[in-house]
Order: sequence, then C-alpha cells, then structure tokens
Amino acid sequence: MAATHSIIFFVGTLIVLASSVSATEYIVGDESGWTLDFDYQAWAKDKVFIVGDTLVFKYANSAHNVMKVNGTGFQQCIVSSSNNGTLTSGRDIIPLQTPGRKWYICGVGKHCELRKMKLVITVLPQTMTPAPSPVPTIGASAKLILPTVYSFAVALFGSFMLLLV
Ligand SMILES: [Cu+2]
Repeated sequence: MAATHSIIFFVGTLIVLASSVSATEYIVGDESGWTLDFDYQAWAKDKVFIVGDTLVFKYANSAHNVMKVNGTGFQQCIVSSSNNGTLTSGRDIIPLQTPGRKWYICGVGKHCELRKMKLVITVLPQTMTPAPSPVPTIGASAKLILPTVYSFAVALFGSFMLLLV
C-alpha cells in the first residue's frame, strides 16, 4: 500500500518536473495532421505557443507541403515558386525561435484558398529568460536540458524500482 502510494507520488513529481522544463511539441492538427478541410484556427485557438516550442507538420508529401508566409501571403494564399521557406519532408519540424505572428499555408493547388490548409499562430516570448538575445541560446539550452532531465528521471525511476524488488 505504502509502496504504491510512493510510486504514484514519485511518478507524479517526475511528470511535473519534466513538463516544467521541457518545451512543448505541437503536432499541427493533432491526429489529423496537416490535411484538407481541417479547422486549424480552431485547433490553434486554445493553445499557447512560447519561444522554444516546436510545430510538427505531418502529411503525405506527395499531396501537401508547408510554406512559411507573411500576413499578406496568408490572407491571399500567395504561393511563390521562389519561396525558399517551402518544406516538403512530410514531417516538418519547425522550432518557434522568435515571438510574434507566424503564418503557414499549403502551397499545393488551391488547398489554402479552398480547403482551409492555413495556420496562423502567435508565439509568446519566454518571460522567465532575461537574456537580451535569447534566440540561439534558448534553442541550444532547451535541446540540452530536455534529454538530461529525461535520462535523469529514467535513471532515478530505475533505481527506485530496483529498491522495491
Ligand atoms: Cu495541401
């Protein structure tokens, strides 16, 4: 009984610890991914995006792509063939490195105009970081902290389980 409660408490503590340190990874559209006729405005509405988080666009890359555009490009679904911000891997991971509004559209056919494949989000600054030029620092440190916390947690949990046996 006591051991069971300890485990629950211990695991709970680890989850809180990990989530307070780690950046959030948002799968755009969740299980649906980046696809036709999904309401991405509704998807983004109740989410808070912070510098250091990442967006992941998942899609069949024969059918779609991801273009980073500006506000005008978003409103008018402007697909530029010379856009070097076009992502085509089918699993595009976009680190949110700067605060402000970010616009993404699908550049295939009329998916943006007619099939709702457009996403706009607002990225908030990391208020706890006082560094004047936080962009590369946050990216690098977040990547370092995350695996460290997880391996620490795994190691701690492993040794805890050994004690129980
Ligand atoms: Cu598309």
